[in-house]
Amino acid sequence: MDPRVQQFMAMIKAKNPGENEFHQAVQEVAESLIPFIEENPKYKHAKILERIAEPERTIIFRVPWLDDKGEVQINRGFRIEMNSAIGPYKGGLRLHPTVNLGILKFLAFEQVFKNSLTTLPMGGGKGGSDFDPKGKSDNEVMRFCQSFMSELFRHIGADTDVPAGDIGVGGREIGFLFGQYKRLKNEFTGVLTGKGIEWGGSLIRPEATGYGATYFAEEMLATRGESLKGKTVCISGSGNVAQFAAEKVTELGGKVVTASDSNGFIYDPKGIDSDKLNFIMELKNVKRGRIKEYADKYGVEYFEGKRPWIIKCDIAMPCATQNEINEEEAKLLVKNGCICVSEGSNMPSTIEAVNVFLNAQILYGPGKAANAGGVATSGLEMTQNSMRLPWSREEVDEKLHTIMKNIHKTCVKYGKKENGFINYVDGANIGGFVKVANAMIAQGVV
Ligand code: NDP
Ligand code: 2IT
Repeated sequence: MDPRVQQFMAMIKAKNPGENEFHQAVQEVAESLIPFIEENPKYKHAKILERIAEPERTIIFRVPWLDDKGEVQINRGFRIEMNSAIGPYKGGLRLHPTVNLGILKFLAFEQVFKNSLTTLPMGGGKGGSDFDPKGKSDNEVMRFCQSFMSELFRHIGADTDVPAGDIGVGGREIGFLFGQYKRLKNEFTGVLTGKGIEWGGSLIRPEATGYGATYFAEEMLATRGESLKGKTVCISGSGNVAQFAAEKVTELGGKVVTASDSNGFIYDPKGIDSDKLNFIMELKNVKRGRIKEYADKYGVEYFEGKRPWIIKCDIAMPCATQNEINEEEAKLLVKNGCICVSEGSNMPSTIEAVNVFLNAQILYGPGKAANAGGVATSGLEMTQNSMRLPWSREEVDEKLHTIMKNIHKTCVKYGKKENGFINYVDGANIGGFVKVANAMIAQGVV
């Protein structure tokens, strides 16, 4: 490791002990930025890297709620307000039993760069709770969301901090959260994105992350004269991002052969067509069942406790969670002929896996660039809320597509190496950094 990165990381680790995912996210960015900052000393003198790695504000709170048996349950709620240099804090809420401070800090940190890349005026934030929605009734989820918002509401606002969905938070949860916010503040504002279409939501927001990651893959492939047509694609996850990545890949002529959840994955060599995808959507969004049921219904193979990366593919789209591709799996993907990785999830590849992709010089689109379509469309929802005018499906999709193309251009601008190889990691980190860093300098030492 570059000794300057090592020294910086020693400081980060001492200040944020035990927050492994946060260390990982900061290290990946520091490896791109430290050489860039050496060449641009104004950022060094203003200590931008040190400041950007320290949240502006961290809120941690108790979330008590009553379960269906009348028993008191206690969860922990968080909101990390990471950076507001270019706009209100913006980023999702995650409900998952693994949620802790380090995971939310990594997500908030990534969000700062991602939101800057979208070209829209949004700062970075992230929040959530260790609440596990699995096996909970709708009423329990509602009572949890109401309790969570009963504290969060005093810290957020349409011009202050605008949360949205992430793992475990979709339309149902955003509805409960919005209802409680409105009740407490007596205000109907765009304080959350991912809202229902009848009450201030944007068309295409549910589709946006998966569509965007697919558009980003198309842009990367085009640099090598390739496209999705006829390609075999492995997707992980079967939630919001995975579903709409699968939809768009199929529409553009690719064949999606895997889907997964935290128990295992299914392999459908004939491809998950639109009927089968509808089955997954109903299974996951309505019945809230397990992906194994797909294998039972369609008579395909199910791999218990395994991840899809052992299946031969041209393109991999991780769309489940962080650190879901390790070094060995990355090597196997490359060995099996994978030419492109477009990350729908946040930080799905370990640092070692990223290095495998970069050394093999395949097309590797890191999450902060490839999955930015979700938050970008949240930004478009904010715009529509401010104007009090909704856009059509076509208008929003076109804007999303243009934004993904522009993010790709930014990555090429900052990530193209002398031999022509595009290092999208450097491209996204430096491209996302510059605007935020300049804004921080302009606003003084705050
Ligand atoms: P969902 O809750 O809709 O789906 C999550 C999927 O990932 C489920 O299939 C889930 O399986 C699986 N999963 C979650 N945790 C794990 C785990 N620890 N191990 C294995 N599988 C797991 O979430 P989203 O689709 O919204 O989010 C997926 C990823 O995309 C996350 O990394 C998120 O941060 C990222 N992202 C989401 C955006 C959005 O707009 N929603 C925007 C940008 C990025 P199971 O049902 O078993 O838990
Ligand atoms: O990781 C992400 O970018 C999201 N979960 C979406 C955030 C948002 O505010 O739409």
